[in-house]
Amino acid sequence: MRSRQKGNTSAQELMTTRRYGEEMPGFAATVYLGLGANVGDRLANLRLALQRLQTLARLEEVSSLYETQPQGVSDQPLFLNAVCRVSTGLESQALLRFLKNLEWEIGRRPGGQRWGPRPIDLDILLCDDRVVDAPELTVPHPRLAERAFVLVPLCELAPELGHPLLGKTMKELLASVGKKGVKRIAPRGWEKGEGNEGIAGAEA
Ligand code: A4P
Ligand code: MG
Repeated sequence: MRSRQKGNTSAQELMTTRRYGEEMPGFAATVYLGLGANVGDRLANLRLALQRLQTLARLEEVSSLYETQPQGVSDQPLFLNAVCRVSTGLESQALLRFLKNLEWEIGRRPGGQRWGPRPIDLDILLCDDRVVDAPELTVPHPRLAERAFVLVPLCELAPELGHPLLGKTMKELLASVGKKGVKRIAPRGWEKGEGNEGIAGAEA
């Protein structure tokens, strides 16, 4: 068998690299993302985000779909929330830029009210067990441990996952917060559908 020299990347590897956004071939992080929407066609917005994500990340698992009471600012429409796990070679700041562009593409414009209504919100919740504390990016997400709308779907995918700073599992964090205000409205696979059949509470 012919051995390849270091740095001599095959065409196949290069395609895989481009497809999953790997800046360094062979290196990929496991990232949990939170998705939320409470303006416009919430379901279509979440589906579009998950579809577009796959241009730069491998989508590994998506939680059930939840309808949730708004937190932070209470006088606003109910949210749809979900969590997904992706594998990507994008470095975390590049992933954040990609997510911000995606939010723009789905109709979100900068300058909206903090914690206010939005057609889409894409948050980096966890990135392996890395800790990032930069002006524009904090990982783990700073409000992860307080929020049932994040912890309920996250626990579906990774109940035993440890929080790198708090030293508790997601299941333990959820037990402290409780599940109030979070209602499961569609089982796994909702992102693959086209209409809203069987999704109680989603747009008519
Ligand atoms: N930023 C820092 N760290 C991160 C991170 N890990 N992931 C910066 C994503 N962004 C991060 O975010 C403001 C800035 O945070 C970004 O420019 C980025 O540089 P934003 O999405 O533009 O604004 P925001 O979402 O209003 O602010 P924030 O503080 O991220 O709010 P949250 O914590 O995302 O809360 N209630 C329910 N039921 N469901 C929801 O989904 N969402 C919110 C927003 C409030 N209440 C909710 C929900
Ligand atoms: Mg946000």
